[in-house]
Amino acid sequence: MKLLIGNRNYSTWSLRPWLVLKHFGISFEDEVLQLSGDGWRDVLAQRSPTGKVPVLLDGDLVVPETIAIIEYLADRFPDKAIWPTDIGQRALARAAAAEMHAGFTSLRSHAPMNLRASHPGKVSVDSVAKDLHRLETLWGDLLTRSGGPFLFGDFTAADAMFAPVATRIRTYALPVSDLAAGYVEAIYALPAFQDWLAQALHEPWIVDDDEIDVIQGRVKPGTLA
Ligand SMILES: N[C@@H](CCC(=O)N[C@@H](CS)C(=O)NCC(=O)O)C(=O)O
Repeated sequence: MKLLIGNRNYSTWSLRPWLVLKHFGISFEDEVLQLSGDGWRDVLAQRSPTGKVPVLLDGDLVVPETIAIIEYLADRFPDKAIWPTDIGQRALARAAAAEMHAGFTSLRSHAPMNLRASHPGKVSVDSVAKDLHRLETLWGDLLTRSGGPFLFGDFTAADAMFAPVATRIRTYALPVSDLAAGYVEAIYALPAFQDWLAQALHEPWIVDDDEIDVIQGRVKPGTLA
């Protein structure tokens, strides 16, 4: 089984199924397809039916789309509690994952994931306030109900879906409650996340479209080292 992923530093969608594979001890390889540089879109178009990553390859099967990959893994490895085992909790976990996939658009556009960076104060809190408010409610309800450290107690696919949000909170020092800050810490403490992070920190590539100084016009594209 192989997962095609984008740059670890920036690729939020790649991080999610990778964390599921790694955390649940599923044997797999990964291959990075860069999200910048000459011809990168052509390479993606050749390797991915959607022209996007992640893509899971399992024998002849080629599965794009993060949620579909996670659901496939849950079907393929039913003994691993990738989703909560309780049917009601599982429904809530899938609802949270679906909300993440379809929503939180302000956070996603104004605060791109950039694991090696630290940019406190560079994202206007007003621009992401509505999303932060919704996060506090959602995470707060689930963490209070489960007792933590993850949304449904143990780590599940729902946490994998929110891991990139945790990194945005840290990178841009977005203001959150102690409960939410504790959840961010729990994501960072996860060995699978630490593994991804360590590899991300060694990547040399810059993707200007995901660099806040370029997006906000402080730095010219192509000049970041
Ligand atoms: N709906 C897709 C989104 C995947 C996606 O947008 N991936 C980004 C990298 S994080 C990508 O491949 N971007 C390349 C492009 O948009 O051309 C999923 O859930 O997997």
